[in-house]
Amino acid sequence: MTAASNPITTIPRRTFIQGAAGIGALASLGQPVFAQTAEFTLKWANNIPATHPSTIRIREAADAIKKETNGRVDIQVFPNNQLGGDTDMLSQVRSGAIDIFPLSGLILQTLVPVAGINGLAFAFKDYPTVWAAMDGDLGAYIRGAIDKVNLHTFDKCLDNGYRNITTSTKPINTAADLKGFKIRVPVSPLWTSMFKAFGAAPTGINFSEVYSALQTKVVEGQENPLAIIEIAKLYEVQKYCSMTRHMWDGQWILANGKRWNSLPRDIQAVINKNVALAVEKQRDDIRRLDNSVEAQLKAKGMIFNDPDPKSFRETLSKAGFYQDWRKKFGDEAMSKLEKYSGKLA
Ligand code: X2X
Repeated sequence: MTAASNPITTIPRRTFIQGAAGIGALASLGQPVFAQTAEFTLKWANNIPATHPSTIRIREAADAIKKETNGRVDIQVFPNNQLGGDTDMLSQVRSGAIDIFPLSGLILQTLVPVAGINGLAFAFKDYPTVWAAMDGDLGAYIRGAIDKVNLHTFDKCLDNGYRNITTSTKPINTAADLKGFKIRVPVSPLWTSMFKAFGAAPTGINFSEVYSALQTKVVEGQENPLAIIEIAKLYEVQKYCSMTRHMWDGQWILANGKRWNSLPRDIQAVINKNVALAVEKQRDDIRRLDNSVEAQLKAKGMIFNDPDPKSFRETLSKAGFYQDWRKKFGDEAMSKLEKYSGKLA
């Protein structure tokens, strides 16, 4: 859905409140009141449900930013693909129709090729390695490439998580189980090539369409971190969860470059500080969910299995997956990654 076709989402919240109650009424209720319309209204959109930590923590940050700037900055949060699917929102943040939009580096890859590099299968053995890389030299290298397409990136990315395969038909125990398997992947060259290398039949579908694609059996399965499988209720349309942990994925928080640069320094500083705080909390939330959600999903009837990664890695190596991407990303980028991952082959 676009903003234009959905008049409700385009009404600034302030207008709404004033219309409903009036400033005087709110003041008498003891609510903080900012008499004027905000000087800087920023639209923040994402592809993730309102109940996901990525949305919850950013809403908290938006409240803090409003307070700390005495109402000068109003960040309006539009979760759950309200303003479009990922591909569409990427166009919107580039054009300025959306101001801020967190996006997986692997989807951003269509615009910034190197941004997909952290998705190379089995690159990061654990979270300390993920954050060393993404908050260190590898992340800095990727952010440098993003800057060149006139998008501003906040320093630290959001966690999405280690991804696992769910299916409606059978558990995935080895790579051979993926032969001919109809699987949804996000719209991204690296994701598509990975599942082709497994011998599967991947289809690129934006997250906004995933639930219905699974429900109508356009595809048999998909892959996502446990937190998403739970919060987006994918367990309603999937039976098996195979803990492949084949890739770690995060979201870069992208802002329209022109819009970001037009904000006064002091305003940028308040936003930066609160977004950084939100990211730290979001990462903690996801870690906790990653450890606790499995039990909830089992209680809802999902059947779990823990495949040995060996056959998956070997299949990718044999298919030339790592070699192909080494060529595409180039030696400089690969050396930044392998500083953390060790040699990938
Ligand atoms: O589209 C997905 O699968 C999701 C929600 O994990 C991403 O944002 C990449």
